[in-house]
Amino acid sequence: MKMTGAQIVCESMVREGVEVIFGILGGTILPLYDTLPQYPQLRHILVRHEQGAAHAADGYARATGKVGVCIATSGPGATNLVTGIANAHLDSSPMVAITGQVARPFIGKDAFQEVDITGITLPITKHNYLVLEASSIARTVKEAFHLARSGRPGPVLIDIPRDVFIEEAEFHYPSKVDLPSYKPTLKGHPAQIKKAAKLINEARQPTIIAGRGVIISGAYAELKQLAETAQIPVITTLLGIGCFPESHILSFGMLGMHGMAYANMAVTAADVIIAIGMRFDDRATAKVSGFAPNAQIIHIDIDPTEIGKNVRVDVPIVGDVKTVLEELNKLITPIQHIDWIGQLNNWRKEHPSTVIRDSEGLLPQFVVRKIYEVTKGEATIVTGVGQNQMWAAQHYWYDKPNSLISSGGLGTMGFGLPAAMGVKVGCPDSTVWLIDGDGSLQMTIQELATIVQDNIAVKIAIIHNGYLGMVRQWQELFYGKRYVATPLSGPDYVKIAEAYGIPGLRVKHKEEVVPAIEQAMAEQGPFLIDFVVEPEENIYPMVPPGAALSEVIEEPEAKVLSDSAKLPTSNI
Ligand SMILES: Cc1ncc(C[n+]2csc(CCOP(=O)(O)OP(=O)(O)O)c2C)c(N)n1
Ligand SMILES: [Mg+2]
Repeated sequence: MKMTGAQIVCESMVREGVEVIFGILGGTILPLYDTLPQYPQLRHILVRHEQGAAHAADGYARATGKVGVCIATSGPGATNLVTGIANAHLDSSPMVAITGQVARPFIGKDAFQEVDITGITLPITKHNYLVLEASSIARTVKEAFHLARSGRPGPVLIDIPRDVFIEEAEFHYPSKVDLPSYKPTLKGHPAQIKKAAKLINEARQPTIIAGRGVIISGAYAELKQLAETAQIPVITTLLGIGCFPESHILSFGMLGMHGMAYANMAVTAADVIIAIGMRFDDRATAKVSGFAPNAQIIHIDIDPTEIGKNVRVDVPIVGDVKTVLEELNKLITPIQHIDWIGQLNNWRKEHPSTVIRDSEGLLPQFVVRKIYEVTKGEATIVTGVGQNQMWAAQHYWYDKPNSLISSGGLGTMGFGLPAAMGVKVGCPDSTVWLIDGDGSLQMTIQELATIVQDNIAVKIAIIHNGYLGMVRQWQELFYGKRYVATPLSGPDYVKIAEAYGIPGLRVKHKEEVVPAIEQAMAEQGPFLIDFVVEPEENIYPMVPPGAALSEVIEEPEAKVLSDSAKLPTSNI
């Protein structure tokens, strides 16, 4: 059957199971938009800035595991996607971005709104395409979705000239892809798995570091089985939060620059590290020469280029985390590590890290903890970047799988609101809370209009400290308290919400926190709370830049164990 290029794009997306597309139109992509009404299965959500489209697609992808789709016009539309594409790339989020390009005869002529978007995005996509005839669209879309979701997921961009959308071609949707040079290894090498099992079975102080790869591969049960069978403490990366219940007695929190002191101590003392679906980011390892100095390291990852990239690895296993753990678990002998787990529990009592001190003023940690209590831990939390992000990571208890969505690798301020939008669209039955910074929110605040127009019921908690807080903290600690360019004004956020048509509240006192969160939960649609918090509150623990995990700075008050510390409750 003959179809236009635009129809082929839509029909191919339908075949790939696409339900929602985030985007903004313009001249070169107009033929695609004009075709959209013929495909009512494809819900289009009009964002207010293309960065919002990319982050929304990314949030949708992380929350659902499906490929997120964003579309934009050529030139500025395409370049506005770039930050969001890079963000998805660094955090291995499956995404397909479709951009309009100037018509074929104009390519290379510096035509109106022409940019070389495949050139620009080459290093930040898993793969990208410039499609030069309508007859190759179907195969390209098929490949793009396959690449985005298979192996280590990531973003793929398809650039389509305006006249290719209009050109007609025969439509055949391929039943499978044929990419001889792309065959991700799923099964780990049996000899390597055997070596790893031997190391684990003989370890005295084994420690698991679990990353987002566990979530992506859905290996929750396999991770739990490994941890429970060999009684191994589980520490996660920031993006690994939500891969293992934090109330579990074997859970010892997050490692890294703002990780729990006891988690960093465990990694430093471990004799065997089992690193699963994580990539040894420098925010997680701190100074590499001081990272796990006593440990043999087993590294399980689907991406062979991650092996040995940042730290030396003794037993690499390339493969899908779930598939590898299934095999590995068969070789693990049940054992107790009573002394080792006892040691970690002592460290947790001596360095509780998550204690919230008594304070007259409103502390951000307190706000996060109350959101946890009111939502009973059942919400999906999306964050901004900065202190707010780290408080959200530390003070909510993530027992539910995949319940924290945050920009890790790129650390993109402005990710929060549009990503939360994508999460809510992907999981309409989940309660979605955005915990955002006043600086981060102002970077993509225009998406408030999108959540109103499309009735996307995101609950928004602004951690309003009047600063680019994380940078202010670095200035306080490492730049002689010279607050250059970090004091930050903003609009009246409650009035802003109202102007967009969103109910909101301002909260300045502790006793108002719970009623405000309850009111937000009672509201059907979106709701915004402006939490005006202590302006110069710092985030601790902190491993200073350049230091090792063992050189963690702690808040003195946080060393006294109290009921507010995050301690395990059960063996769930
Ligand atoms: C797009 C972008 N620009 C700059 C930075 C550098 N940066 C990291 S955290 C931060 C401050 C964030 O301020 P805010 O959102 O108010 O969060 P807070 O730390 O105050 O909670 C800045 C500027 C960044 N991460 N992303
Ligand atoms: Mg701030």
